Amino acid sequence: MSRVITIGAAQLGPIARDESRSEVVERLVGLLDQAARAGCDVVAFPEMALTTFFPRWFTPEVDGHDHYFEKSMPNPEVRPLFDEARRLGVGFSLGYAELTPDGHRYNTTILVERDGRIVGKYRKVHIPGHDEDEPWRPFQHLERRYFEESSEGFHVWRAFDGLVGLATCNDRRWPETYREMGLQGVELILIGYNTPMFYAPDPGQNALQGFHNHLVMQAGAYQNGTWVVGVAKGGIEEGVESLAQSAIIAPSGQIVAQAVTTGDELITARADLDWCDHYKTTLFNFDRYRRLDQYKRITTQRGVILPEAREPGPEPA
Ligand code: ING
Repeated sequence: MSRVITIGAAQLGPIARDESRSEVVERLVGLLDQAARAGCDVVAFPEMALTTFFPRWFTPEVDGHDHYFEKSMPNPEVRPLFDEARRLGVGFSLGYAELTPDGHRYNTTILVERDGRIVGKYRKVHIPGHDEDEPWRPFQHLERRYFEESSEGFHVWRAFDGLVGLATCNDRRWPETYREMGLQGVELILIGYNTPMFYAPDPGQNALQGFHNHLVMQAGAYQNGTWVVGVAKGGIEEGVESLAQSAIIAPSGQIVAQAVTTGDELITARADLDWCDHYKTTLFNFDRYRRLDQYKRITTQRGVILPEAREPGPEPA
């Protein structure tokens, strides 16, 4: 019996700096209702889906943005989303800023099954940007100031009749992210992102943001035989233009659904999880074809080590 599920990606437009949690949750519930009417089993919401992307502003104290963090999950403001999901029998992933009771800050995503239970929690591993104020930038990207790098790794959970994994934004640019979950048999990876169109370290990349976004997720899907959902918080958020172009990608690497606006928009696709085996049992049969003895650098070396410079010697005979 094939395992066909209906996946939703609930793209969000901008969330204003002073937009309340309950105003945002109302938008999320509206998208969830749309998803239920479209027959979705699971809906992916973006990274930091409850607040504006606050790392764009510097605060002298690291706790200066703590009002944007969730101290518990669920909590009274978010509870309506959990209640509606359980009533509708639709699961979801949700990204938010997490402040733990012992004072750690993570860029976190949870996976909630159709009965409203939290079945997975992922804390972002690859934290981009910088940790001190850099006034030369038109806006900051201070994720490394406000979030710790998680050392809890990438997990895959049994959910929605398959094997489901989570990743967040910058994680999607690193092939290791997908392979770590591919080696756990992942069949569906849900990835939320907040990606400014303007990349201060190299503005030449600005025009390629959409291309790079799909490139890395399509490659990750194909090379690991998994469905991938990329869901944006897009549009012009507090003056910063952010990439939308949410997409649902099949194990073949093909985009099967894509957002056409930069606002709140639900896209859906029927996903046969058994399609993953077309790649997992052939081209990307890891157990048969991977050469662990040839990949030492990947887990033992962090940065580049250049080959020795060769002294000009006698011409080879
Ligand atoms: N955002 C970015 C990402 O990797 C970034 C980092 C910023 C990339 C600006 C390009 C331009 O998509 C997050 N939140 O990781």
